[in-house]
Amino acid sequence: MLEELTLQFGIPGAVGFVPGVNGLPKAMLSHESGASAEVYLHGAHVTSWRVVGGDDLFFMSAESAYEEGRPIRGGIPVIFPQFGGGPLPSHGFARLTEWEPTLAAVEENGEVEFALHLEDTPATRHLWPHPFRLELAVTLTERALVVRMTVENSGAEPFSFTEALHTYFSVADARRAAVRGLQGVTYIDSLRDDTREVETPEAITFTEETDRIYVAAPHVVQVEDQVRRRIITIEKHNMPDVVVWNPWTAKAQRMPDFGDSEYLRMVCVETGHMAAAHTLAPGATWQGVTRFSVV
Ligand code: TA6
Repeated sequence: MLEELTLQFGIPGAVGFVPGVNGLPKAMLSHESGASAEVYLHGAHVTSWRVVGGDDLFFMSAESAYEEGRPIRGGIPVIFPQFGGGPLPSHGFARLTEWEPTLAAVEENGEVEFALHLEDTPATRHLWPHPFRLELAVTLTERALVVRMTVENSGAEPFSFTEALHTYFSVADARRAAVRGLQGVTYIDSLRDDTREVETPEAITFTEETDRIYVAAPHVVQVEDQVRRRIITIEKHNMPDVVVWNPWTAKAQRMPDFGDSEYLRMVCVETGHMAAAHTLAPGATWQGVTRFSVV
């Protein structure tokens, strides 16, 4: 399989394919600046992003599963067609399924692009009775990673979905991390019966389990790692909401694919349609983009 992938999509020095954990195929993206990223075909799951001279900007759990039917824990889980709990598996089936590459390219400006797609199958239609086409495009530049998600309603009936890029950021110590840009925004507190509150402090800091959906959030949010003196900027387009999540101690212990103390090394800041579903008419397409950058 890796040979076929390399023949069809490999670009020397820019896009290669290697066996990941448990032999799951993984694309390795390399930018001329020395920046790099990694994408598993399982779930179209980005599991690493580095800029030259830096360590990984995404968190990956040492306890993550890498197997059919289970999500990879960390990086950027692709959430579709259901965010959170409900009639489908938690956070939907897109992150549980093998995607197929559709494009690999190096642009004139040196940016490296890699895209994958997922279409409905008998298994997905059994869970969710709608034809669809999903694409994820990852673009690597010197100091940024741009992720574009496209959903097409290829059926004859409208459908509604929620979606997210459920990104896990690496921090040296969550007790010395902050999320900025959400002051004054209304959030749904998933830990307090979905009550709605308004974010008052300028920065969100972490001292306990935190799980909030910020509704119609500003387009720019920042994650600050005060230990590493690093700020990651998140710019979102057509992805209205933001989730801020840290499991803290008790939930971390309840998660089988997450180390008990790993909550100290990550902060999730997620972008998408989580507060309300998006509806697509037959033949219509939705596209959302999130750009991660670090100075
Ligand atoms: O995005 C926050 C959240 O919905 C939390 O409630 C927590 O469940 C987290 O996602 C992880 O969910 P998962 O299904 O990946 O264990």
